[in-house]
Amino acid sequence: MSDLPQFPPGFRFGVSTASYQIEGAVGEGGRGASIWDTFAHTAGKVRDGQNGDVACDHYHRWEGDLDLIAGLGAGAYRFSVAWSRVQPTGSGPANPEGLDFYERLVDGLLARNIDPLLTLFHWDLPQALQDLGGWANRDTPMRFGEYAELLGERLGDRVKLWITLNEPYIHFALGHVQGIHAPGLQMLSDQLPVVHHLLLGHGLAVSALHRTSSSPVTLANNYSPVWPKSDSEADQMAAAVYDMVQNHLFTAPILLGEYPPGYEFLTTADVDSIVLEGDLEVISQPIQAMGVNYYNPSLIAAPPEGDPLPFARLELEGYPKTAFDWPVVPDGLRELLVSLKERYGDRLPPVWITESGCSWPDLDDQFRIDYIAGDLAAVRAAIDAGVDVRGYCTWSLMDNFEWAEGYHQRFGLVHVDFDTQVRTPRRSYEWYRQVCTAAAPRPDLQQDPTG
Ligand code: PNW
Repeated sequence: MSDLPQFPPGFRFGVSTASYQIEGAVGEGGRGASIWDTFAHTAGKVRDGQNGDVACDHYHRWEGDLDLIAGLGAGAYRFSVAWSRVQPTGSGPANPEGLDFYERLVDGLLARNIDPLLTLFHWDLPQALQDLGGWANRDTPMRFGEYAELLGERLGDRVKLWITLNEPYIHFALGHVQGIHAPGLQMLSDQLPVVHHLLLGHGLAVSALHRTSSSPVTLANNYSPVWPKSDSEADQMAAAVYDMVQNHLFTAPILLGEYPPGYEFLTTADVDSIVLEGDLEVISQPIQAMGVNYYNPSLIAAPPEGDPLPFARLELEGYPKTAFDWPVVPDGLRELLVSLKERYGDRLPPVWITESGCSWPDLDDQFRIDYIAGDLAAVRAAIDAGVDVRGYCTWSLMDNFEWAEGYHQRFGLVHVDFDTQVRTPRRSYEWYRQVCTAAAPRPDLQQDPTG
């Protein structure tokens, strides 16, 4: 422990999860189907045909799970709401049972002195909205704003940080271009509507939350420092395009009120038929924090001849690998935080690390301890370089349904036996408990949203 960096007073340590990955109980409490129910029940989409029907059975075991978070001494818990529990078809009046579940959860956190950080959309769109076109349909952001309003009205006085969207870039790229996540689309052209409507949904949710709550609002973006494979002009150009789509497409419109240069290739239509007058004002309303999810850097080269994409992602060699084969490059987190500050300057609000973590199955998981310690050292280095970072939530509290990998990747501080639902804290849980409890006492976020 002695080698861990010190953090500024008020810095919060927490843990993250997401609804479809932990809740199960997909047919209970009046919940409607989501695109992940449909996708996971489509043959060949998830490894070994696994699905989130039961997952961690958190819907029934939430109190014990909150006790595990309390046992860490964590100051924050980032979780997500399943939209289709609150509005089974994604529109219309709230389903009382759905709101009641999340209200009990939020009150249970507050009773344990843990700040609730609530994500509105962690990829589980109500299937009924997908049937109408999903994020390609301009009505979806309108529905998302109404859903945000329902949550703000009910929980606006108790949620301490609102996160509108989780990783819109990953949802767009893996769900709508590569087709390896729900809704499983492989759009190779005219992708701008999906991008733009995600952003518009974010903006409308920000308005709704600011009307109904005084707590800070943000989104959680997945950022990755981009490294060109060589200094050839073709590799450099491909890397610049990749950097634009992953790191700036869902950031520049929000922080600067404009799309990043080069985004036009995402449509063959007239941009003005998609980005309507006034949209960028809605999208760029002030947010009070920036959520950063970090896993690893991206090594990018020019695409092979005839490839439909303008870049190719390569394997990064020469680094330790997690059980998911993802390279471990903690300094990439410092690099990206510093580059966000350089690019956005004073437009960049205070940063929260809303996810960082690794897949590692062992109960005696020194690997995960080293991984988190590395990322925390990178955060400390970024703070020293002038980036205002306010909190860190590790992914994840417990093993859960890891999307297309099913239960094969284990990201938890707590091991879950998916046959018995027995939770067993790993060694990293005990270590992270010391990190959390060593943190200085924290002022109320609601009193002091921006510092
Ligand atoms: C994030 N990639 O997903 C999500 O927010 C979590 O739900 C997920 O469990 C966690 O990271 C671990 O995967 C990602 O391909 C999925 O670069 C894929 C990528 C990155 C993040």
